[in-house]
Amino acid sequence: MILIKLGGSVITNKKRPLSARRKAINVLAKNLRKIKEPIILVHGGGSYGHYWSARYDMHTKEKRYDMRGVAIVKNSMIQLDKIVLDALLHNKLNPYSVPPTDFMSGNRPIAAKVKEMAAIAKAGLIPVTYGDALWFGQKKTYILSGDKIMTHLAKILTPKLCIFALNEDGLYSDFESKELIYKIDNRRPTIPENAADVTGGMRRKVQEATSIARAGTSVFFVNGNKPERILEAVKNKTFEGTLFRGKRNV
Ligand code: IP8
Repeated sequence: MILIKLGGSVITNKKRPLSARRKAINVLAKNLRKIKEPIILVHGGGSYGHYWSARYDMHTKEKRYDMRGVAIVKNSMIQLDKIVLDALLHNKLNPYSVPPTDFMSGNRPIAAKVKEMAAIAKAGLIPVTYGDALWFGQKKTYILSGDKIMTHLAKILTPKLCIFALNEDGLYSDFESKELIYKIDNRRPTIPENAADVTGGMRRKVQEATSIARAGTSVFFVNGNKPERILEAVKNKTFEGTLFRGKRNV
């Protein structure tokens, strides 16, 4: 079992609200078809969910956000998910849409439902889920990121590996020279001080990747615009990107 997160910056144009990068999604779908083992896909919000959550000032913290914002973020994520699902179908893959409300209760994953996703993947379908605005309780809601979903799924399913397809080659030690950090050992508790681009979205990804690696599963950061690197990571070949080595894969 392999978990793959398609980053919002790969599948949408973050500079333009509500614009999907249909060509990139299509190329990704074509390449995913070459993976001959069960996969679960998670995708981010990019210029759909993130655009609206920023407009309505909604974050990952559980709060009483504007319900109009919740409704609009949710709707926009269904729109983006539909584009992803259509591209997968078009490329002869069999997606099985699983909105995160199916396996989350408040801010906790429902283990039985997550395990059901694995069974669905093993049966030849591709469960597809995504970051979203979710109900927490007592009129509070929150943004559940696709990165966090990766951690929830990885901890319950202990997959062979997790791949984050980014709009970058990996994690850079130096942003100017774009020198890549190739390996991050989970036994080293913190990200190197010199990691230049560990801010915002990347910081969260690194946190989730570290947490997944510590729980045992290796995590790869690869450039989603070069989907052959996803295949190389799956086949355990030399690849361009960053590896967070999990203890089960040492
Ligand atoms: O792009 C968040 O998912 P992410 C999606 O994985 C929303 O951070 C709704 C903002």
